[in-house]
Amino acid sequence: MGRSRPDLPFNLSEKTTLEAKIGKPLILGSYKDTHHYCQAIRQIIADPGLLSIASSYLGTQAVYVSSELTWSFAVPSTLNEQLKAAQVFHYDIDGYGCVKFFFYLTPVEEKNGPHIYLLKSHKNKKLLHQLMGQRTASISDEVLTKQYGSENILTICGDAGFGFVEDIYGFHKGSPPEQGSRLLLQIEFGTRAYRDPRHFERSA
Ligand SMILES: O=C(O)CCC(=O)C(=O)O
Ligand SMILES: [Fe+2]
Repeated sequence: MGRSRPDLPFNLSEKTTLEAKIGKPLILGSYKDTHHYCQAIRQIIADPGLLSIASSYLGTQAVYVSSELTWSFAVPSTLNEQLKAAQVFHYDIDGYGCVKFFFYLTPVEEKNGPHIYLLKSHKNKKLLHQLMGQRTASISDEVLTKQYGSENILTICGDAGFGFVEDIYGFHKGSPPEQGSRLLLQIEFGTRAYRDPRHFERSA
């Protein structure tokens, strides 16, 4: 399903046809709340290990919030498109404390759109950036990197099956793949079960 066009659901095999129909290449293809139709993902969500990591980080019983399975395609994109695709530095506020588990389902090297985190930015966020909330996504990556230190950039590569967990209150992004397509599973836990938290539809 297209992230910003939920009215245009498609299977991966129909991608080329859909691209011809809309007249431009797709940047992302996203399946939301994947537990509804995938038993394997339901099993991961219910994994006691994940729950215990999330609970110990949040300091309270963590609850499942949402999940998403996303293809990122290697296509040229504008800054505005990258902004809508979570491909520029941003942070997410989906409640009082949220952690997200990320699993690469395709191998991810430097050129395949690795996830990038600005270390420590979940703790030492500047007051202005706290006040700006999700509008900080409009600040350029260069400026944010300068302010939080290029030594804090963590680029996460890994094989298919590799996973990591992060506090999404820190600045992060998925870099646009230069080649290959990246398939990513995201599973979010929070302190409360928010319904359909909206962290993707940022205004440009
Ligand atoms: O694609 C990624 O690696 C990050 C996705 C993300 O941060 C988001 O969807 O909010
Ligand atoms: Fe994010």
